[in-house]
Amino acid sequence: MSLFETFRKGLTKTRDFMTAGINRMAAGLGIFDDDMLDELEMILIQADCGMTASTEAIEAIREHIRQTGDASRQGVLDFLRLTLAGMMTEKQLKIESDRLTIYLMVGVNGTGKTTTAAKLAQRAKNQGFRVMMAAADTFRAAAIEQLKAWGERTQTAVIAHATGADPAAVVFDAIQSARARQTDLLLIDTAGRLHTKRNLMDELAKIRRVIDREASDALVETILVLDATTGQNAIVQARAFHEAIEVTGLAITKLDGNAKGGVAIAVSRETGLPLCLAGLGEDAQDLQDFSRSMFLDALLPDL
Ligand SMILES: Nc1nc2c(ncn2[C@@H]2O[C@H](COP(=O)(O)OP(=O)(O)O)[C@@H](O)[C@H]2O)c(=O)[nH]1
Ligand SMILES: [Mg+2]
Repeated sequence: MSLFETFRKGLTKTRDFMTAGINRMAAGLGIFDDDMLDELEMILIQADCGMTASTEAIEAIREHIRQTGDASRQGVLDFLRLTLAGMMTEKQLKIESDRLTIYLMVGVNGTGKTTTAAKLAQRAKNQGFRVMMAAADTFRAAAIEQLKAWGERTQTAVIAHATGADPAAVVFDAIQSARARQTDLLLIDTAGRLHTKRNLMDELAKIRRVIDREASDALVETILVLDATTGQNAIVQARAFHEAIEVTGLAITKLDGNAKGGVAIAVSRETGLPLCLAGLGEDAQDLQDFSRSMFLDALLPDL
């Protein structure tokens, strides 16, 4: 399957929702009138593109129509695509070949941190890199077991301590091991429990300090993992994590899960953070570098 086909297949639910709505609207006349633009705005909001992004996009389209007189289906959809693309930033994650690269996976419980770490491990191994994972979610025994299971499945070494251990100590150990084994990529899986948000953020800050001290030469990416099915709450999570520990990239998971894929647009528009990864399923290979153009092509109807 080509890269675009994976996006398209993963985003089927959001795509079907958007396409059905838009096709219904502009089918008869082949042009967009005022009411249809209101309806288009509703479709964007319902696909979770966010109030700000949706309103802005429709206003831009109205202005475009005023200036060009072009309200054709093709003209409007082209301009919509362009406007939405302008609201999103993307960044491709790198693995350095001459120094350690560390991806610190953060996010609330259940968003897909562990799964995404495993997917990244699989991908990096396929590319010939030496990979290691660190079980810094020490809160639940099951979390450590889950990462170990992924380690076996992807044949990746996992550094783990006992349940309840200090996550920062796990990270310290993992960095030493990574150096000893000349690892290229160290993936750090963290906890996401929100029972006391303060504690979680303090714990992450402590991990970050250990990384800065023990691996000051490393390329470090702090990847916030967001579950697309949680809708607009993803924006709240992004703001909170970014404020506490400078996030450098976003992974949007479960884009295959429901018709709310538009949240990728909302989060990038609201936080200015770059989209790095798209989770499009539960298997190790269901991960893609986020591509704005493929995402929008997969979401919007073919012309
Ligand atoms: N459909 C789908 N499910 C996913 C995706 N990423 C993760 N999951 C599932 O979401 C659940 C929670 O994932 P997990 O990695 O344990 O989340 P964590 O608590 O953040 O570590 C698991 O059942 C995963 O299989 C994805 O991209 N698509
Ligand atoms: Mg986990």
